[in-house]
Amino acid sequence: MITLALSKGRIFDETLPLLKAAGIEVLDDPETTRKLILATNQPEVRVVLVRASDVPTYVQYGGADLGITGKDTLLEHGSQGLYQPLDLQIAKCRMSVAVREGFDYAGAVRQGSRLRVATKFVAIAREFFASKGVHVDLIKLYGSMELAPLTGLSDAIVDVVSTGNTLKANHLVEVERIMDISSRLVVNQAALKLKQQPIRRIIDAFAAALQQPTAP
Ligand code: PRT
Ligand code: MG
Repeated sequence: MITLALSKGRIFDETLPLLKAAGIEVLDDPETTRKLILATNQPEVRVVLVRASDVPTYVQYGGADLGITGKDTLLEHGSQGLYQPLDLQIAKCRMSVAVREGFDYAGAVRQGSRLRVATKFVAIAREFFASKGVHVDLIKLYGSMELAPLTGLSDAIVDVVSTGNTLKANHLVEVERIMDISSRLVVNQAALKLKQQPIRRIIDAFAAALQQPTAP
C-alpha cells in the first residue's frame, strides 16, 4: 500500500490533475465526505487527509509514504528524513512582510528600533530579519495574522500572500517580499527504499505531467 498525505483545499484541488496524470483518481470528494482515508481507483494507493501543517510530520515518521506540502510549511517543520524530488509548481504564493497603511516600515528599520512581528512562520521570519540585521520580537500566531497590526499586537506581520486581496481588505500593505512559495512533493526516505518501484512510478508520472505545456 502507498499512502499519500494531502491537505484539503487548494493543495488537494491542484494535486488532482497530477494524480490523474499518474492514472490515480480519488474516489471521494474531501469537501463532502467525513472520511479521513480516501480510496483511489488503484487498490494499492490511498490518500490520507491531514492538516496542511501536519503533512511533513506524517511523511517524516512514516504515517504516509509521500505528501504534498507548501515550501513555507516545510521550512517551518524542517526537512529531516524527507526526500524532496519535485517542486510541483502548485499552490503558488509568496511570503511577505506587511504593515498597516501609513506605518513607516523603512523608517523603523533604518532607526534600528525593535520591530514587533506577528506570524505563524516564526523560523522563516527569524531567519529573514536576522539576515537583514533587523532586531525583532516575534509573536507566534496560528491564524488571522492580518488582525495583529490592526489591534496594536504587532507592527508587522509575515504571512503568505496570493492575490493580496486579504491585505487590501484589512488596510495592510506589503512592504517586503521574502520568498516565492510553491508546493513540494516530499517522500519518506525509508519508504522510498522499501517501496521503490511504485513510489518511483508516481514521482516519474508527476515529473512528466510537469513537463506538459499548461493551457494559457
Ligand atoms: O488552514 P491550516 O492552518 O490547516 O493550514 P494552511 O492555512 O497552511 O493550509 P491551506 O490549505 O490554506 O494552505 C496550504 C498551502 O497553500 C500553504 O502552506 C501555502 O504554501 C499555499 N498557499 C497558496 C496559500 C495561499 N496561496 C494563500 N493565499 N496559503 C494561504 N493563503 C492565505 C493567505 O495568507 C490569506 O490569508 O489565503 C488568504 C487569501 O490570500 P489572498 O492574498 O489571495 O487574499
Ligand atoms: Mg488556511
